[in-house]
Amino acid sequence: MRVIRSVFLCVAASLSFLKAGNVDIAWQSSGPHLQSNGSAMTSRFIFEVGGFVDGFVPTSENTAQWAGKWRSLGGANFQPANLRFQGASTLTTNQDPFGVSQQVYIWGYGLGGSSAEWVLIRNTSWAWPDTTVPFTPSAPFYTVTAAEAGYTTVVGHVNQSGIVIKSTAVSNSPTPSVSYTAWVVENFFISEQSDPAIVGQVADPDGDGQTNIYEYAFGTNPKQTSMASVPQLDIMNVNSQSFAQITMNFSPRAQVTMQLHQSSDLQTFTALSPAPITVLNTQGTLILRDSAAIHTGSPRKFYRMQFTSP
Ligand SMILES: [Ca+2]
Repeated sequence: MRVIRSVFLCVAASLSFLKAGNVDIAWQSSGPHLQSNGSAMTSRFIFEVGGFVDGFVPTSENTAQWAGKWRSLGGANFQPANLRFQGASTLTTNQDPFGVSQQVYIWGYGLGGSSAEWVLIRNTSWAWPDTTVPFTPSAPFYTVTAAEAGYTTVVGHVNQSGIVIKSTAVSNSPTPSVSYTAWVVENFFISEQSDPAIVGQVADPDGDGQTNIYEYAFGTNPKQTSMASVPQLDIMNVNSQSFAQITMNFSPRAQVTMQLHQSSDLQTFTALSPAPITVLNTQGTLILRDSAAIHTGSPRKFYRMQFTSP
């Protein structure tokens, strides 16, 4: 159906400009970004462009309700090397909260010390365009830079003491989550989204050995080769015994469950039994420890992660 619809829109556009249907939107920042403790934001910091449904007005007092009312149009990881986030998203509907002239927000969130780090930004010049009217002369461009004014932050700060964006610690409030399907829309062109060899959960279009479901789970770019998210395997000494321990840094956006499997020959895998001990599970960091000790003469053991996404 997607293909048929695309063809129809293409033909319609060539005949007249009565119905555009989609508006491409670019959004980004530029300049120094800090967390509340003064340290630089990392690549695990995520920014989303979107809005709040049902007329919800976010305040610093109702942060626990934000994720439930938030609808994201797209997300992008912060790029520490370039001091910016950069997103490109397509607006296909004017349904709430993307109604014509409704407020556009950029919500950044990441992992701080013991709490999450958030910043929510709006600008008086940011409003959703009408998707039925061709946008001229170019795509709307929502930017956060030191050169512009009109920003208001609900939490966090913009353009303060030479820092373009600075987050604030927020506790006891969930962050947004993104379904696998929505993640595909964010990361792949419309022409790619119907090809399971490109967007399937076990596809690996960038050839880095990490399947799409893995890239989704760990928040990496499925089109950019990277080993940044490879889990860490350590041998821990507990009560004079040695145990294998695995540290994983999940994307706080991913909706996945993960099961550890074991194998002695890399051929046959079974669920790790007895179940591993959860050492830590907070803010996207999961540390699991094998409850079976390693001892002299232990057979080789390999671990494999299996992800399931709704
Ligand atoms: Ca990959």
